[in-house]
Amino acid sequence: MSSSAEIKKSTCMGCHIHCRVEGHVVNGRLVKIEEDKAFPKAEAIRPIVRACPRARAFPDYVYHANRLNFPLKRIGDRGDGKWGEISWEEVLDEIAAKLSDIKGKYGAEAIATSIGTARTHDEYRMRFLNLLGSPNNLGQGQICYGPGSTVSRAIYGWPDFYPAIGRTTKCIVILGANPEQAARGLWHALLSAQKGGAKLIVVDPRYTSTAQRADIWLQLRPGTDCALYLGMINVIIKEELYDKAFVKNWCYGFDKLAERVKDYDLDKVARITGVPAQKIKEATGMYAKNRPGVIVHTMGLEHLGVNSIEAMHARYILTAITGNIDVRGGEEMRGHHPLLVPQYDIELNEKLSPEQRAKQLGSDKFKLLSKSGEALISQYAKSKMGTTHTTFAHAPTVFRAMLTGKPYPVRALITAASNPLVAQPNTKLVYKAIKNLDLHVVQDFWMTPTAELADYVLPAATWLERPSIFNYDDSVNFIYTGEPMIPSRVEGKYDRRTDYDLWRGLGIRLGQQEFWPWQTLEEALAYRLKPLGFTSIADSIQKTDGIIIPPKEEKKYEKVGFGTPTGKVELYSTILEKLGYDPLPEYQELCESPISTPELAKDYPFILITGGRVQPYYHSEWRQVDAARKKRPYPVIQINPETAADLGISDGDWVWIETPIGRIRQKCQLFGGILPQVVHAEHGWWYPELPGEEPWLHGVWESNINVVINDEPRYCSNISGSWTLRGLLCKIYKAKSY
Ligand SMILES: Nc1nc2c(c(=O)[nH]1)N[C@H]1C(S)=C(S)[C@@H](COP(=O)(O)OP(=O)(O)OC[C@H]3O[C@@H](n4cnc5c(=O)[nH]c(N)nc54)[C@H](O)[C@@H]3O)O[C@H]1N2
Ligand SMILES: Nc1nc2c(c(=O)[nH]1)N[C@H]1C(S)=C(S)[C@@H](COP(=O)(O)OP(=O)(O)OC[C@H]3O[C@@H](n4cnc5c(=O)[nH]c(N)nc54)[C@H](O)[C@@H]3O)O[C@H]1N2
Ligand code: SF4
Ligand SMILES: [Mo]
Repeated sequence: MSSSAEIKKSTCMGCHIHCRVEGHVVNGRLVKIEEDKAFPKAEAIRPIVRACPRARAFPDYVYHANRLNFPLKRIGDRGDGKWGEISWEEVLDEIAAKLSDIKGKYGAEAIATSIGTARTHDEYRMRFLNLLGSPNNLGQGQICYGPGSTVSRAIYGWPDFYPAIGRTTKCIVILGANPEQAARGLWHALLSAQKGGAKLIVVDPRYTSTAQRADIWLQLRPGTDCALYLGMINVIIKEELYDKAFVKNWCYGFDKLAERVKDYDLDKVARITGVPAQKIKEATGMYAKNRPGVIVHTMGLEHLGVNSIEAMHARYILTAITGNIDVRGGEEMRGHHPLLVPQYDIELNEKLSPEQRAKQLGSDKFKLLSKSGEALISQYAKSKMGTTHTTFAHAPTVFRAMLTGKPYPVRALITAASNPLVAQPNTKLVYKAIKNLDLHVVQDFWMTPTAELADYVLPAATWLERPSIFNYDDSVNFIYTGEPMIPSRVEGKYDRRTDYDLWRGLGIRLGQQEFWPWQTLEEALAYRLKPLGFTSIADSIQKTDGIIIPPKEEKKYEKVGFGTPTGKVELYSTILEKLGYDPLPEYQELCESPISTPELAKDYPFILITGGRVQPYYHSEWRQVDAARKKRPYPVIQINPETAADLGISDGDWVWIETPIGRIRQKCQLFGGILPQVVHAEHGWWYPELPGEEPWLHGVWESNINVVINDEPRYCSNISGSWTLRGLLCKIYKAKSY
């Protein structure tokens, strides 16, 4: 069969690893996905398609009977589940007319969009919004790689480092990440480095499949990362384990840092974190003495609400003072490719007037990850980075504005490539806010709980049905290009369109014609490739297999410096200082904890961490695909066996998880790798098989953990607005089985 297969090359959008893939297409039908054999063997993070259950299941996904095929318009009330088909031309005309009315009545800022996690060409969404005049794109930026990349841009002037795990890597430190489940390409790189002798340290409250491979596992109390890392910095300074030359030549504020971390002696840090002092000392020595080392941080830090930025800042200081920056086998500064037209330029950020920019919801209070913070950072930064990654309206503030009209009304939402009813905290608030809108449009592949609350639902083309350019939102200098594997339109069967078609379609109806010269996504992408000498996506694939990786350079900072006001790595951040924040990291207790809220802890005695990634799911996706659902039919809450025994809960029981704002249920898994006072619940759960109309909304109230997550401003970092998804308090008790 495969001998007659046509081979199409692209970049898998199934998760953040973004493997290079080849699709095998037989008689116009995608039959399987495999690694792209042209991928250079020397690259550390290689495609692992064969070992990835989602990659194998993509044909089932793309041809699934539940896919949306034609645009739909609601008949009856919002949430009634009654729909009629409508053409693309009509639907775009109707939506544009309504947007125009809303803009006329309330201003462009009354129109918001909701974005998910890096799934499509969202630079065109930003172009549409900037030209429209709205600063209100809400999404996951404050909690998904936004804190990390923004702190790194603020103190280094470069976006997130690329973990160049390779043969020379001597130590890998995994902070609040579980690549075995969440980032399998990285996991495979880690395993081969381990075979070559690299040490592994894991910081996680759970004994995850990644922690099980560690030389040292630090099981900390959730939310105490910042204290731990400040304690490690203290040891490194006291024992003079830091890179003296790098600190002297390239770091700003070392003395002030040394003064700050004196407060974090290991006995105190052990009391805060629950990790024995000796173990912290051992881990610190292992990291500082085995260079080059790589730190990988992810959601364990980003989801810490009030302490997320501080934890991240301390984490980057660890990299800097050990001199692990931009060395082979350490953490590489890549920046975007100098010839590719960057996403940033496509976004036309300069078209948004200063007055409109200042209206971005949340930016007056949470400055770092907003358009005002970005304006300051980008004056110095060495690398452009798309605002799709770093400046977001503050979702909890926008949903409140939809509901209350304060500080000003938000009346329309375009939800594209996101599922806020499941992914955003405080589902009841999101629900009420959306119900109160004048216009809600959703573009997706499926009828999600969020889509059930739309006025118009538009069928989207998947990555398999469209061309692509991928460069991690301008944060890396390699470029992947991809061609459609199968068509997005088949006469009489379906007419799915790209997100580009949506933004352009609305843009040209709203007076933006001159800025949309490219009729199709294909043409728009060709424009970005032109300076590289390619005439089209197909041309780039023919000449390079769609993989453009410039030669690696080490220690680029020796030539160009760091992109900060002082030109050095700002351990003491003058950007944070200018924005009115503490320039150095300081630990604070989470907004809810047995220590910060002992009264609440009497009724809600357990620390709830959420959202640990599980194969085969990707957030709220894949629940309708049998191959995935059979592997993991139910949502799982992990409970320590001692705790479960005390509460009369057995393995497999349904358990209520309750906080002051609501309750949901998940199935108990007895798990000795979690502390008795901590429980872990999965995120992303809805049941596509349950009815779509209200009150069911595909079971969005049943097992979706965000129903119980509070997102009030005091639960958010005052620097970035990051909300707390890990480390709130809850109670648990046995539910009736059903
Ligand atoms: N409690 C808790 N909540 C969490 C987390 C947690 O750990 N705990 N994790 C958070 C994190 S880190 C993230 S990133 C978010 C994820 O938040 P989201 O990205 O909003 O995640 P999904 O719920 O999967 O919604 C994505 C939707 O977009 C659709 N989609 C995918 N690709 C495309 C495309 O190309 N075009 C269009 N139009 N649609 C597309 C999918 O079908 C799906 O319905 O969730 C966050 N929520
Ligand atoms: N299969 C699958 N893969 C995915 C995704 C998915 O939905 N499914 N989502 C993708 C996205 S958008 C993201 S952002 C990444 C996330 O990728 P990761 O962050 O690597 O994955 P998680 O499992 O969310 O979180 C990592 C660990 O944080 C730990 N943790 C919880 N609280 C704390 C704490 O207070 N401190 C520390 N140090 N650790 C803590 C959890 O126990 C968990 O094991 O995964 C990506 N990959
Ligand atoms: S790990 Fe799997 S889902 Fe993620 S990009 Fe690679 S093939 Fe796709
Ligand atoms: Mo994420």
